Amino acid sequence: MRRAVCPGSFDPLHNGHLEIIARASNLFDEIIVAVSTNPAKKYRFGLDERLQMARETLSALRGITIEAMGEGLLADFCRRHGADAIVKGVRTSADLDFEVPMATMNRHLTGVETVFLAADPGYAHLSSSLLKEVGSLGGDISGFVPRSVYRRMTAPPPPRG
Ligand code: COD
Repeated sequence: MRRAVCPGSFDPLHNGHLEIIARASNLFDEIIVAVSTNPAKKYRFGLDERLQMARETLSALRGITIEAMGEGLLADFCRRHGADAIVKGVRTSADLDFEVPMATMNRHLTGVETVFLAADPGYAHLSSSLLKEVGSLGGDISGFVPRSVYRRMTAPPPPRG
């Protein structure tokens, strides 16, 4: 049984993430989508909401589970969960420059390998931050995020006071 972890902030999950997770699930028997929390980072969506959006979108798919990664090392999360590999999507050479040192460090820490999948050209322009910016300025992002994410991103803010 080959198990891999697809990690990310997923703030929010978008179709580029989904495409990589789907392709990873063709390569491995089990995929754990690990939703990270970095205390130094300011998120648009809290951990519970990011987990909920991932569950609403992915949990009907066989072989995919969604878990909170916690605040520790990804390499330790992989060891605790018996994962053979980490799967990451790469959009550009800048992504690769950023990811390769982390892959080397993760292999040094626990022996876990990282598998890089080239982003599909139809999604390679997507990032969570770009989608948050375009969405907040009224641009149409409906084609780039799953329905449960779109609903949350376009919900009116709760009334003040
Ligand atoms: N197409 C394809 N893949 C994409 C796209 C796209 N359009 N956009 C993003 N991706 C992929 C990337 O592989 C990315 O890694 C992953 O999806 C998740 O993306 P994000 O933006 O949600 O996640 P990040 O980059 O904020 O997540 C970073 C991690 C949580 C993976 C990283 O910070 C981490 O490993 N943290 C744990 C702490 C740790 O172990 N640190 C030491 C590392 S050596």
